[in-house]
Amino acid sequence: MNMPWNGRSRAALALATGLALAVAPGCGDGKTRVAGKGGGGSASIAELMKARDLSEADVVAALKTYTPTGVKDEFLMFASGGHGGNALVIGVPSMRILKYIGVFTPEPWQGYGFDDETKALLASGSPEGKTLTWGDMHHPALSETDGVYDGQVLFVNDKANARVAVVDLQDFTTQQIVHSAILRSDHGGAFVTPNTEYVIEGGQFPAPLDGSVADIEKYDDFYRGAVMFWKFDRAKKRIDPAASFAIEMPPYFQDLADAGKLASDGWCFLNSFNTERSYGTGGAGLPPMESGASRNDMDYLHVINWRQAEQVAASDKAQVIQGVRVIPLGVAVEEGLLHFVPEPKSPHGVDVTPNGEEICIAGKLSTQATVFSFARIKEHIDQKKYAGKDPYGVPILPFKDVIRGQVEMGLGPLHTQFDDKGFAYTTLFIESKIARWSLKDLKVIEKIPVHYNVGHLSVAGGDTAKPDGRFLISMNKWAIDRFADVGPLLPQNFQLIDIAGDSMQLLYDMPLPLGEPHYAQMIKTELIKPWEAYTPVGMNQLTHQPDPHAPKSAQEARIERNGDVVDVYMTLVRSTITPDTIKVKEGDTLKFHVTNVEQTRDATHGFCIADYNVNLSMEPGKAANVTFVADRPGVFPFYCTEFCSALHMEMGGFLLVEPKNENAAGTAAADPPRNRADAKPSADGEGG
Ligand code: CUK
Ligand code: CUA
Repeated sequence: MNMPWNGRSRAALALATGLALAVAPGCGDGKTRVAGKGGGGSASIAELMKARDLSEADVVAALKTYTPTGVKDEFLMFASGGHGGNALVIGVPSMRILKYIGVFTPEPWQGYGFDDETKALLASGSPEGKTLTWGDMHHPALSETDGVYDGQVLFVNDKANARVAVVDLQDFTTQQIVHSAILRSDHGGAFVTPNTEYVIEGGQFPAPLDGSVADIEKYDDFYRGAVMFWKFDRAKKRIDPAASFAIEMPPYFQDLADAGKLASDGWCFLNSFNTERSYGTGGAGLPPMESGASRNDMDYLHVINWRQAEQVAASDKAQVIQGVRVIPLGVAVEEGLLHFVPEPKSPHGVDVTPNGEEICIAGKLSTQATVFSFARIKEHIDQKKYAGKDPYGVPILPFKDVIRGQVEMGLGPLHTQFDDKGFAYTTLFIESKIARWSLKDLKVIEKIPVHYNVGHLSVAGGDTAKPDGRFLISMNKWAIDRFADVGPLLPQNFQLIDIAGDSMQLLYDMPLPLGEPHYAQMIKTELIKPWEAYTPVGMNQLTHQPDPHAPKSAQEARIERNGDVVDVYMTLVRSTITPDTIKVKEGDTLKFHVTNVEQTRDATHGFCIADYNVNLSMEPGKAANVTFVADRPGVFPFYCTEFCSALHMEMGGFLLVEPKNENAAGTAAADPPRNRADAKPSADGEGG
């Protein structure tokens, strides 16, 4: 029953890529199994295995992932949440989802995007006057010290809207969103330099950097690529836009990036495709983009000396374009910051080996991975041994002289990660397999089928200077026959693979009901040490400082009116909201300053108001502010949205908004109370 899929997808892919694929059927085991009868009540392992039709290998796999209650996972995986614009935290090997971190979109449970602070945060990365409500998150990047994850900060990009965000791992909340006005998209982010000096963000689609519109026929002259180097201020845990800079690039599609480390520290490697500068049909019979962009045999690996670029960016050789300091392409060439190395056509992943000595590039349309030697690249740059120049004057190094070798991989190699034993792992998108290969011999040792169409993979620490190895996650785009059917839109499939042994073993399929989670990084759990509560009471989630408006105890709770502005200083504690009756006039501006005055672990309260789209998550000690105009008269209950105690249901109160005009129709004041004589709002509400 699975042959049609194999046949169809291969043919479709072959058509889409223009490759004539020699189809080897049966790639992926394509075997659908229905779980046995549950085996509930069976006493022995043998009985259970029989009842559920499990093999010994199944049981071994189960034992490798099963995590008893109260036991924590050894690794935490930070995965992109794709279009949801959020990031996921997943325990490995149990594959339990621990958290969604709201980043580029509101996250209701966390109240993210509902209080004044996070509303402003979401707006800060959006075009003026418009708050974006989705993101295309691709690449999470954990902060690094000496090329190894340090567990402090997570960076993520939004490819569609060229945004980069900073998530503080002290409380797993988004702290900052930046947008570079010169970029229209950013596939090549987020990638960090070995001490998180910079967060690299490469654009994909070229456009005039000054934001103007140029005719598409003038593409070669007016369209430009760019790569941003966002300066990270570790003390402030913020990107410093004023200290950041960009380098102008030819109008190729700059793709993924990776920072050099150890031997190649100070350098950055950036793939490109569409060096043909195809812009599609242009309405004039030119080839469509995907074929126009695949005509040449080689594209260019961009080799950038970012340490030197940092100096040039600080000099008067840089220009300011739309508020961004930009090193013009001509200057980058003159100063020797930018060199090209030919790479087999339409490459995808660029991955620096743990020792920083080599760079692996896999080409979507090539069957090989190419391993470049940084020492040879450096030598050719130093001695100006060029093979030519591109149309924009960028020197090109001779391909054959700077590679160490090529590894015959299979169909559609995309991304590579490394383990602690000298193996590299490359995903084969078209073949639906992961290849394990030896960095020493450049030979494939083993391939394991995955289900199906794998994009990225994540090995624990697999892109750092010191990989942990142990586990590999295959991030599959298609799931086809893996799970119970849920309609035409299928889940993504994360497959957990044990890579500790001599042979790779598939352990677990995790359906992911959101797409498309391109990339993930896996860090040892013990390296992350988050806060247990916000301390002292009244801490603002965005400043991580005491909030100046926060009441610190119920005694400080109060309502203050100044003209038509009503400040409500409110505290939450099991199981009381103070004040619990708030009476205002239609048209008043309400400013709620809410504090959860508890410090008890996990004693989170929520605070919502009916019809006003007010919804806060108040973790212990946290303070938040929410401002809105009471533009609808009526009685609006508010309550705690977390079942926090036995009296949780009683944790609420009333907001009374009296109509401006006493005679307005359809309000409590105009209509006599129905049925109950005592239902009239009492006149002793505060602040009114
Ligand atoms: S990309 Cu998605 S599979 Cu954005 Cu890293 Cu390669
Ligand atoms: Cu607080 Cu429910």
